[in-house]
Amino acid sequence: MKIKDIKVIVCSPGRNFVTVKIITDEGLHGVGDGTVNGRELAVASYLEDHVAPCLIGMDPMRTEDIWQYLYKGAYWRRGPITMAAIGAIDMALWDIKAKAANMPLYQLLGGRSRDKVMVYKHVGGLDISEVAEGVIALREQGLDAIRAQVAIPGLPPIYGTGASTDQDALINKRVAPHEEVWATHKYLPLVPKLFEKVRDAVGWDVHLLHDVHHRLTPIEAARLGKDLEPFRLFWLEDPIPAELQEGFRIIRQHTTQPIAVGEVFNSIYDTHTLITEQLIDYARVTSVHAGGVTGLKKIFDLAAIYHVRSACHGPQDVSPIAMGCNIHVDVAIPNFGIQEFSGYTEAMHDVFKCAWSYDRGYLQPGEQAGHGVDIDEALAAKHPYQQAYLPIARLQDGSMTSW
Ligand code: EZ4
Ligand code: CO
Repeated sequence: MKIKDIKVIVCSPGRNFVTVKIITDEGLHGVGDGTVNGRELAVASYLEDHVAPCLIGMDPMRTEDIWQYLYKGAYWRRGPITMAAIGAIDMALWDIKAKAANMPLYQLLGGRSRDKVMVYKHVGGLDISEVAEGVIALREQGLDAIRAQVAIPGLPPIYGTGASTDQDALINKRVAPHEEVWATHKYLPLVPKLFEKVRDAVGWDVHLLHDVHHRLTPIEAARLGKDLEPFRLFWLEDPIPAELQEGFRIIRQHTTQPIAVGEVFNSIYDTHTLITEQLIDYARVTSVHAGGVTGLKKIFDLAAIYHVRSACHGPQDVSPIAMGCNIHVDVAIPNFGIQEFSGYTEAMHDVFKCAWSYDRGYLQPGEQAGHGVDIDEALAAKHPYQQAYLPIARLQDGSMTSW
């Protein structure tokens, strides 16, 4: 079998997605996701201009070798754009391999290790009682795990706290990103109050999660972790910017609060210190941003040795294709933790036909051969790319800060 053609498709059925389609000389094809929220066209060019021409004529069954060819062969290693491009190709190749074997992808990853994949969904609100109501509503919809975020009184709603910011890329269709305001001293005392109220509302038989979105310093995160201990959170996510992996040692010294990190990571080297020093409990890498199924498997296999569990990033900016690949990995690996899942709109499901399915807090990969997701190219063409950015964050004095 040979790779005959590679197409790069950018579409926007509500938000932008970059899709790769690999077609073989035997008629089989596979698709992969290369979406990087706010930087989509960079990945599209990387794939179209620099990757696709090199792969024509290659044997698509050589999944690992092609991964290494793109990783080592580019000389310039790692980084979100490179790894998303590799991820897109890798997903499409695994799709082809599993279709050729006439098996769902998870069978090629070792088969099922569990019956179903637990997900968490998000609740945000402008005040604590609105969040508590949202958590109760999701509980009634069957969710066993829920992420809760609240707006800070006196500041405009920020990411994850109101309808106006939840669908960030959708809303922020403008030439420059929307700007948010951040104040740590207002936030730190608020979060324990939020979880006190939420525990009162829904009790203890539910997993509660919180995303700090890289906004604290290590010692501030340690303080927050200690303050949250009475409420037994499933995890505290991205407490600090993670480029400095050593920062997590400080958090770990002070609190038993489980920590989740890694939605912006793109290689095993980003997670290496965190995993081998057991500084985190959950690795948030996802197929599209961490080099596809091959990249994810390398990271989660390392994590398994060090008691670290998986928790693939899964907002809407991870396309339904990458979500499908995540679910196949989730169901197969021994050290699965949880899967983030925001769900997709009807327009997105029209463009991306999925064999995976969601029901009352749990996902199933489906039994279709391959990873089970395909793109309707004619429909995708009706939703052209729209320039969109994630927000940026400033402190109250106007200086830039992490988010
Ligand atoms: O802000 O995916 O846990 N999930 C998140 C996400 C990220 C966006 C960035 O593209 O933090 O919603
Ligand atoms: Co997050």
